[in-house]
Amino acid sequence: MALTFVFTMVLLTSYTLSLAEEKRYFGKLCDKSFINPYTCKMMMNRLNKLQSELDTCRLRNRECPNGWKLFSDHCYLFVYTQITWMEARTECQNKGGYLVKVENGQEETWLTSQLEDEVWLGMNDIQNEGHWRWSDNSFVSYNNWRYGEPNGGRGENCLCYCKAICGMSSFVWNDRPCTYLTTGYVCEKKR
Ligand SMILES: [Ca+2]
Ligand SMILES: [Ca+2]
Ligand SMILES: [Ca+2]
Repeated sequence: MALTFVFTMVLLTSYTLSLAEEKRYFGKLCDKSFINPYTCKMMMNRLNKLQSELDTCRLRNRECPNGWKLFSDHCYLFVYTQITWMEARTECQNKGGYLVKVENGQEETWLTSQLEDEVWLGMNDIQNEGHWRWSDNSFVSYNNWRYGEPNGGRGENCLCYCKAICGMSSFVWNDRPCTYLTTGYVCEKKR
């Protein structure tokens, strides 16, 4: 009789509690031996599995911060303002991201479809002329240089998109002096 009462209470309560509360509730009942150890173990395993599935689901559905756009599990912020490459890099770091890193054709196609003006990208050859690296010092495995670029030698060490200035109808890569006031930048971060 007493056991039936406990189970009825457990069932009724479990409909109104959050998962975390439910775990605590069952934990207490188990600690006090109101429920047999085997059932406790089964219940706790089930709740832990549900919790883990819920966490995965929340992580998958996590959205980008306000103002950022989502593409392939990464968030991008487009900012149009006159700015040097170093300033743009710092701005992105302050926002918890990094100056955009274009790693393949899909990312490039999406990015350029969103662009409204010429912007800085994270690549540079500041450390070692001609040896281009992304801001996190990773190697460059993909590129979209305009023909004839990079052409600036020691005078142009930062990467930006160019279009009209380069006489092009689509955005391509161009090396530019890092102190040049380009019309914007794009930050990227993992979702
Ligand atoms: Ca990227
Ligand atoms: Ca250079
Ligand atoms: Ca150039």
